[in-house]
Amino acid sequence: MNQNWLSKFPPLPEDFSGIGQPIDLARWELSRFLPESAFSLKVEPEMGDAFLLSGSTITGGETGVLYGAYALLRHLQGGAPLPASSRPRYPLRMINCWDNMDGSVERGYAGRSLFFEGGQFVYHPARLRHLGRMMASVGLNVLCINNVNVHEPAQGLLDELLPDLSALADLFRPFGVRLMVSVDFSMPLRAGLATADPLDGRVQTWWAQTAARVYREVPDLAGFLVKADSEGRPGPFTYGRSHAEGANLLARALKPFGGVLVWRCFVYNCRQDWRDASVDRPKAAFDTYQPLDGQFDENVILQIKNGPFDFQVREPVSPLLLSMEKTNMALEVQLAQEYTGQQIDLYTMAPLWKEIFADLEPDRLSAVAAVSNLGRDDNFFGHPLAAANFFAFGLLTWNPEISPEETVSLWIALTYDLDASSRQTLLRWMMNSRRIYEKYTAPLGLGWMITPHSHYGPNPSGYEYDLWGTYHRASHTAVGIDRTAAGTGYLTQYPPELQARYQNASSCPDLLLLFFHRLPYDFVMKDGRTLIQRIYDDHFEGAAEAAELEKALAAIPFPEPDRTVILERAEKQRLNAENWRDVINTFFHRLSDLPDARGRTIYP
Ligand code: GCV
Repeated sequence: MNQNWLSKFPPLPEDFSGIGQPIDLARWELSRFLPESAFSLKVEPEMGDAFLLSGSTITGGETGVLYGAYALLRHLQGGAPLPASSRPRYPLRMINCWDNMDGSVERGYAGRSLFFEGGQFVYHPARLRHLGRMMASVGLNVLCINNVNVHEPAQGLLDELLPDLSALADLFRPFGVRLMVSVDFSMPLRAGLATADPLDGRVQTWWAQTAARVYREVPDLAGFLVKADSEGRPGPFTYGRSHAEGANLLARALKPFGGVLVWRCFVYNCRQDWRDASVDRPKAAFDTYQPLDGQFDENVILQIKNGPFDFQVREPVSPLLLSMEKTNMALEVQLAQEYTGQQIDLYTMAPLWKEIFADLEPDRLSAVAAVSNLGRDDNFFGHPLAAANFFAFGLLTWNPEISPEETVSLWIALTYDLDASSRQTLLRWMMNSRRIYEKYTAPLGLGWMITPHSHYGPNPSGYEYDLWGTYHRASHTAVGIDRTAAGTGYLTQYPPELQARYQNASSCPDLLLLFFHRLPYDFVMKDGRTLIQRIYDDHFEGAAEAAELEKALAAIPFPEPDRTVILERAEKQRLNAENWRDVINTFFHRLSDLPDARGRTIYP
């Protein structure tokens, strides 16, 4: 079994009967490396996830002792700094799996589901324990196992499938991992009720009874996750109710059991007429939720994607995350590389999250969630280096102050025995990988020039005349959308400092220029190049760097089987980058009729 950053840890025991609680696991893990006399564990339940390390004693809450043990082992194995005490910034540090019960994974790039096949729970306990260990080792504590698009038979997770859910919860308990399930707002209809209206007493009773049944089977369930009125999912709008009324309905059912209701804010018009420039999709979440601030119950958490669109390579931080003063919020990021290379192209995410945290004031959040990049492939992540994203996500949600380099370099040290120069080379390329991908795919903040639906490879007009609200509006003279007050007004959703940052094309950061502004191709950029030249140059550079990346990875002595997988993917990435370069440059060249100042080949 592939161990990735736990590669220096011995496999978990097959017989897990003696390991029922996190403290048992902590003891077992530590005793693989230290004589039992060299450490002691002390549980202070009120410490929760926090721990203190003093001399040879780890003191912590029931889960804290386990996190303390892993912190110590990260230090021993990879040289990570050893804190005297530590507590996570957020109580909920969540992985959201988009797994369907037929075994497929929506936007999954690492094989089929780890939990389901053929409409049933089908899994290897040892594999899932390894997943639990990976989560616990980086401090992650909630696992939502099913897709937010809840397809049958997953609706049965609150009903006939409860015994299976309960068995799975038992399996993850020693790792301090609590389960969560995605539920569908219209579930009362499945149960035979005539409505799912949140203000209907029968619907309220149904949810209350359902929650009671669920918590009898899984007393420590973290709660429910809901995608409502989004991309065709049912929701309160059907009944003329607000999302506060919808979310509170479920939250009140969960409250007696200490459960949270995580409500996603991915609501926008996905049937837009592209000719109608008055609708601007990035405005949608703020417009829907900001007026409801203060109306959500205490155990509701609004889960908000990091940017206003949908996990593009670069977006500004979602203004909704900056504007809710009286509502619990979770940041949602995507480990699955849906738009960012699908775990074929190398794409290290820690720098991206750091940017978001920098604009966000991390203390405004109460939770962080990531869409999973896991699957049934031997290495769990498809691309062995994509594991670094899962690892870094855990460490950064524990402590958003940690530097991206530190997480990636620790991941490298734990995962591979490489000489110092190979470690440095790998770190450098991993840290640059997002920028490389961005150069060959997304000109200056535009995004969405990707192949519709599959979301791999270029198609500059693929989404342009479609329903999804993701337009670049490139013409023969100009490209981008004016989102200032003079344009769609999106920029006015931000606090003044961010408005000032993006307001003027002359001072707006280059990498988001075309997100906020519509500019002619002969617009002169800060470095003196024209916009069109910058688009050409970035695409040539990005493809050249993808070729260099392939060579650099080939020179690193990765162990097998990782080496073969890494090199196969690096080759695909190079070809993908060449394709993007040619398709995007040709698109803009044909539209603008402007030559490349350096006379390189752009296909007619
Ligand atoms: C789970 C995007 C993806 C969908 C996903 C959706 C969401 O639209 O393409 O696959 O659905 O986001 O986040 O709900």
